[in-house]
Amino acid sequence: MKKLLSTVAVLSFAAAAFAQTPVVESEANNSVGAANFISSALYPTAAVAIDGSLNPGDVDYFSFDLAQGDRVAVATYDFAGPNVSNLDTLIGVFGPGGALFDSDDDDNIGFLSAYQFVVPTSGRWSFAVSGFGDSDFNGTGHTEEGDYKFVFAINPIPEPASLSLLALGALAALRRR
Ligand SMILES: [Ca+2]
Ligand SMILES: [Ca+2]
Ligand SMILES: [Ca+2]
Ligand SMILES: [Ca+2]
Repeated sequence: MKKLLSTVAVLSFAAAAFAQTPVVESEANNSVGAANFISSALYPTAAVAIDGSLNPGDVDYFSFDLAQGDRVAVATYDFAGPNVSNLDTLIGVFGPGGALFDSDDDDNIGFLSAYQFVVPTSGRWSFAVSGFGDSDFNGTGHTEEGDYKFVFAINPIPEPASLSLLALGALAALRRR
């Protein structure tokens, strides 16, 4: 399930998301109950990038209304420097009941995180972005500090031909920053 979509596909969604005005996190968003709710109006192209930052003690939650059967891909990116990343993020996935459903540490570039799944239950799902060491996603236990982008994409139907072009565009965007 985790490898439903390739890293290349995630990159293409990132390219789509970067084309829009980014959404910026709003603190305090340190629990499922305090998550920043991202309405579908914020992702008319089926992808959105959220600008956030982490400090030791901080964790950031973003929530989305998802329907059973939706295909969702999320990933963290770090554009603080010319190269890939110094940030070691974790992504936590929380179901509508607020319980931890799954998590990812390093499935994106470097120590960044990526996760893909088919939504098993309709409702308000939350994604937590934290640092390595905070495996219970309450903000404590990590020392990561820096800016990131959290990219969310839903129900992508990439065409094989355009997929590689989008991925190249995403890579170009990464290099520019
Ligand atoms: Ca934050
Ligand atoms: Ca926070
Ligand atoms: Ca990581
Ligand atoms: Ca913790």
